[in-house]
Amino acid sequence: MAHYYLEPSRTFSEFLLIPSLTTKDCTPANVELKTPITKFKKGEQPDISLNIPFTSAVMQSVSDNNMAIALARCGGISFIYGSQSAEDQAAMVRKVKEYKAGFVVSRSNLTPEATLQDVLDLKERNGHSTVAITDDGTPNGKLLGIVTSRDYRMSRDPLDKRIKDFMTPFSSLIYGDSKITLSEANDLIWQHKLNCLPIVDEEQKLHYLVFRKDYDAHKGNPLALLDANKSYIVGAGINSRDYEERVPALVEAGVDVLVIDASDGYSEWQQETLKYVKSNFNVKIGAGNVVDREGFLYLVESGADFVKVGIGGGSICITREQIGIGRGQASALIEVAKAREEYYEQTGIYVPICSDGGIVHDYHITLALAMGADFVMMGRYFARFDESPTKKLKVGNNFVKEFWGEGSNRARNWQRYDTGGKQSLVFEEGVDSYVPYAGSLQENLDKTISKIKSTMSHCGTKSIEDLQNNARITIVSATSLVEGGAHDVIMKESTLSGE
Ligand code: RVP
Repeated sequence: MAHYYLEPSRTFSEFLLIPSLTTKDCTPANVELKTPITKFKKGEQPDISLNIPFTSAVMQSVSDNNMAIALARCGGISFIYGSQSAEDQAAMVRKVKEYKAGFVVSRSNLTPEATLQDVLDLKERNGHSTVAITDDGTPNGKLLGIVTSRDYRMSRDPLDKRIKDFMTPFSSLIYGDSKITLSEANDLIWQHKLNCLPIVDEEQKLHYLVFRKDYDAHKGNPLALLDANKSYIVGAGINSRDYEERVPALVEAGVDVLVIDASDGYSEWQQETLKYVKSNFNVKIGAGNVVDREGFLYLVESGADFVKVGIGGGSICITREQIGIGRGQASALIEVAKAREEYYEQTGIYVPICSDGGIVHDYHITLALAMGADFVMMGRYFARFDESPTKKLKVGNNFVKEFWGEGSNRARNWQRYDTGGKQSLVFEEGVDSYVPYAGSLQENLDKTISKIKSTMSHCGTKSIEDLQNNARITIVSATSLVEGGAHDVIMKESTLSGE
């Protein structure tokens, strides 16, 4: 006879947090969101922690190198999507690892033979007023000079004037050598009252430009997640089919942490993948997704450094409708968190868990943490921002961004759904959609984080561990859900934010 779970499976909106005593020192400013991402022994520190409990989903429409840089700058990690060639994915990882915060590759470049008209055209096209003049007009050619708007007078200079006749030549430039640190570059910028400092090597080849404004922006990110070499930390998704080709390429590119990305991770395929990675590489790897105790323990015993929880709750996911598997996200998380506690008591090893998918309101994140998640993974949330890889479009009077599931015909990520058989996407488990455009990641993240800290302060808790141990959570009835929003009034205008 089949096994029945007699309790219905529940999702986040069916729960609320009950406030506990807020002591005077438990202000939002004193709430700390640092959280482990990889397993560790009792009394020791994890090898990798997040400064904010956010990761971006392993999806074409969410996590590329741009998103990875933007999120690491704020303290989280992106898992760069795996539904592309191993080579392309490794190139994205490499771009993140090679990105030097505050050092930018010059985006406007011309040769000395070009004209003032070319400078003006370039400025019109990309909005930059600093143009690097290199021997071959490329960003890494030999630097011969710089042109800014201080070098020409629109009212006097003819448009066909050659750049070599009005640029500031290399001999008059202040520049930094390629080993300079960001703070040394900043000292030169201040000392010489510059807006931009070129960085060149011993052959005078241009490597980067450092702008005064970028340094200020960098200083404004004290939570940035950096490795020992001051490069941003980055993750990547892999599958349990082509890992022997993909993992070496990613490790070579410098990836910090991998995750096996599958809709249902309770499989021998995942065990094999974990064993392969653990016996061949010294890289951290998470696995999933699971929704119960057995799935969690299976992956942990197979070597997973963290486990991802959630089947069918993603905003673009139709797995539950298509094949009838899944579980309400809150119920899944509660059961897995309990299994994790027992495992910790028995072995002294703490395995972080990630709640993946189904976050609709910001408070759902706090609920997920209170229910035992150490961090969350989100797709829809991040897809709305400037930094996501997809197109911003105007539909009717609103700006939207495109957002499609990995199981949609558009992504065709059959490896994520395959349980052995035909090597192609046989039916869709995801949709192609739009999400409302919401602006920049940093701005939205700041708002979300201040809400999480506020909730935690109401709960009288100053850390995620404290919240996990002491939160008081209640189920809400379907009727009381109504009183949670504005009700029995005539709304003047929508006061809902973009969350
Ligand atoms: P959400 O944050 O609700 O948008 O959910 C994102 C999650 O949905 C992903 O991290 C992944 O687990 C899942 N996903 C991605 N594609 C699909 C699909 O096509 N069904 N599901």
